[in-house]
Amino acid sequence: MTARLSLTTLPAAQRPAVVPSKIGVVHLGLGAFHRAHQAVFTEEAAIRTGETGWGISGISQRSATVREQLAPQDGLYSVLTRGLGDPSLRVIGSIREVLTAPEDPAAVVARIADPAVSVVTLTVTEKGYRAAAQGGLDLTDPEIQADLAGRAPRTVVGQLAAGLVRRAETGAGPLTVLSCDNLVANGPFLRRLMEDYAAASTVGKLLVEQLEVARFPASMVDRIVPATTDADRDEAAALLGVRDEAVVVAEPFLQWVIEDDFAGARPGWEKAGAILTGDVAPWEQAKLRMLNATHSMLAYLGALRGYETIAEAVRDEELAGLANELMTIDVMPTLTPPEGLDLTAYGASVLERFANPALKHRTAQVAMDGSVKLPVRLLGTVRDRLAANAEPRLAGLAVAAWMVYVAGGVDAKGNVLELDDPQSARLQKTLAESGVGRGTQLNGPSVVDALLGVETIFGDDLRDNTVFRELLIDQVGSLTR
Ligand code: CS2
Repeated sequence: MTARLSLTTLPAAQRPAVVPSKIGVVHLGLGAFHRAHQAVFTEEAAIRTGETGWGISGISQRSATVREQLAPQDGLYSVLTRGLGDPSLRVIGSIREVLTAPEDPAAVVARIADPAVSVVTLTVTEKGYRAAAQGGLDLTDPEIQADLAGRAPRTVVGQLAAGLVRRAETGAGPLTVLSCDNLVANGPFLRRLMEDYAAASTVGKLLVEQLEVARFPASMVDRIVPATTDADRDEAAALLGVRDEAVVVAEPFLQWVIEDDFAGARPGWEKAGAILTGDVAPWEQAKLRMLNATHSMLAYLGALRGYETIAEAVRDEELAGLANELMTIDVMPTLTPPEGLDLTAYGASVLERFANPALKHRTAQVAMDGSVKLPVRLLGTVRDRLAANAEPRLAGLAVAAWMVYVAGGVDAKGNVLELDDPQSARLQKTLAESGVGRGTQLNGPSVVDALLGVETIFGDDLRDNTVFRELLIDQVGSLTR
């Protein structure tokens, strides 16, 4: 049997150049993306600066899987980079502790309150924030209510709040909270959630004081990280000579643009290639509206055509053409690019990255959580185009593809399309009430009216917009004919 990856079993040549001796960063949401992105930047920064105090305490929000994978490995794992040519592999050592929030919520709060920690980063996905559709915290969410009632916190907002209050009590110093999720103005968005929590909390006063000195910089993150498969783990073991249960797979490209607004010390991420800037918004808007929007479009259209991966979908010339049109016709007129970013070249590079045949990024993975992804990726474009009296034909097609995916539930080959979405119960109920349960013959106007009426996704403005409604009926019709 092959030995398990650890500091002692790993051949010296592959050992990380720096293994931090102290924890300085807490990361909430220890998924594959963090391990292939911020953790790599943090390691690279440690190598460039020689600083050893920026080890990461990674917090899993749900299951103990990552802790079980990393604990026997001294926190080490590898990133298997798949581009053109042979894959490459690098062992990362920046994660120095793994906590599983449901098992030990008190330890999470204690770590956030640790005076040696000055930065908390987050990748908890769109739904992890528990925001209301109109912005702000969803105070009707039972988990938020339970945290507000004073249990050891289980929600991200509750964890941060408890940690900040503890910092206030112990004089631990101001904190920077850095959201790395694909959301519009993610930093200010999270600050607002915290403020709403404080307003509803009995410890609100202390929390408000801490929030005043805390910083919530915005950031844009980019790297395609598909879910790891058993075949990936076997390949990594062959390359490493030891078994790594925590390997993550990624494309070669990686990018991080961070608003330069920190309350205290931070890792020297700019030495590792991150862009520190005064204004992240143009970067973030370009990325969400170009990359993530076409990703979602290709996921839904591709899945409907029976393609299993994004690379297969973008190799379909018709779909690649539609993705390109979405960017050039609908999205680009809505963007003011950051200095130095050529949108046309960016769009081409996005499609090239999607075409990476080695990545095997499943359409079903990108398709999940559509109810919280569409507003961020597509509906801003739709609103801007409608306001400019232009018909958002391609963005409408992407939304229609989501509708057919949700309502139809089968691909062109008759295979069932999984609906993995925080609002799936609501969506299914709405459809059933309109007589369009999943799997039945689709009637365009009924599907559109049912789904467009979900105001937590579309708001009242788009629900009541007749131009958009007609466009969707048209596009749903063309997809189901
Ligand atoms: C994808 C993103 O899963 C998805 O919805 O669109 O995770 C995408 O791969 C990343 O944002 C790329 O940076």
